[in-house]
Amino acid sequence: METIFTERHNLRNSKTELFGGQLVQPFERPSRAEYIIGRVREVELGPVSEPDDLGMKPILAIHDKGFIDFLQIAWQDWQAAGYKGEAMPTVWPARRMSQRIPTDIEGRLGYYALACETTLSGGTWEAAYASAQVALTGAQRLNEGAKAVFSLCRPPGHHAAIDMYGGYCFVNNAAVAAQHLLDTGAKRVAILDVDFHHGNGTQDIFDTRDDVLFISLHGDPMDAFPHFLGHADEKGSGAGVGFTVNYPMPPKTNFPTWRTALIKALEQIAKYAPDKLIISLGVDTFENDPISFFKLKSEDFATYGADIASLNLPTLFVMEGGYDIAEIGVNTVNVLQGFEKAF
Ligand code: 5XA
Ligand code: ZN
Repeated sequence: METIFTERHNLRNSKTELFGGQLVQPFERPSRAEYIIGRVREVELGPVSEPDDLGMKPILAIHDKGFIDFLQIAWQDWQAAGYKGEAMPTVWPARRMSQRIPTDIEGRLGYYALACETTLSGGTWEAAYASAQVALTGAQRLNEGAKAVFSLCRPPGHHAAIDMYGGYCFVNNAAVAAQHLLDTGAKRVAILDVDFHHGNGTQDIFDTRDDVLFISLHGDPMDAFPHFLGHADEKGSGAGVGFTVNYPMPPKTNFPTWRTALIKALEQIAKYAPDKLIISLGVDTFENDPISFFKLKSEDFATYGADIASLNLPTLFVMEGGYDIAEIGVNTVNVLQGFEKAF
């Protein structure tokens, strides 16, 4: 399996995350991608290629232009305002408040952020742009006939909504890739999100649409980030009713329970009969993940990779979360190898 990867992910190297009331080193850090690419090379998964540059158009096919303009200029504006730390919001347009976009950078951060743990710093936009190109290049490879491709995206994307960033995400890489596939010939695309966290951004983007089936397996939002989306009764709206499916699961969920949900999701995908499949691949379902609460073991990742292969669909794996850095490479590549052996 080919991997698409760029060292430009290193441009996203924020020093602070607000966690438990303290500023700590971010869990989402450059070494994550280095461990994954190290494992890809160690097991000789396949060629590793640089992404092509497909430009801004596919990003703007998903995201609001004002939001993307904001991401490009926010760090500069924050510094120009004289702040010393990394940029984070402190105020939001909460219930019954105005949704007008403020001029001041503090107000704009609150308008466009869905969470404040994710600070903005120099290079963030450049890395997010490159990460989207990694996903787009993977989609292109499927168009060229590849059976499966691994887009080693960093920063991740599934929390990024049409006009919101947070949860370490800025541009929704999986959504941008899905739209690109639709714009280049696919009639239907399915996105299966197996990250521990609900893919609120992807759900938001495709909520009203029937040309993308979005299914997510995740920690119950009553107990886990992003807390405000991902309930089982959210099924899409308008033309999209029935094309959003959520499987929230409680703390300590083990692999047999998780796999039961996966098998149901795979049956729903098979019934939808998409032209292409995108996996939002987060390995923070691992038992030792520092910020999550599922109990999957390293060998389980290979088992479910093989389960996904049973769909026999052209498949793009898009990297999302996973924070047990020592094991992130093994767990991620186990999914890919499990898939390849069974495909
Ligand atoms: O998939 N999303 C993540 O791994 C990020 C969660 C951020 C929690 N503050
Ligand atoms: Zn996650």
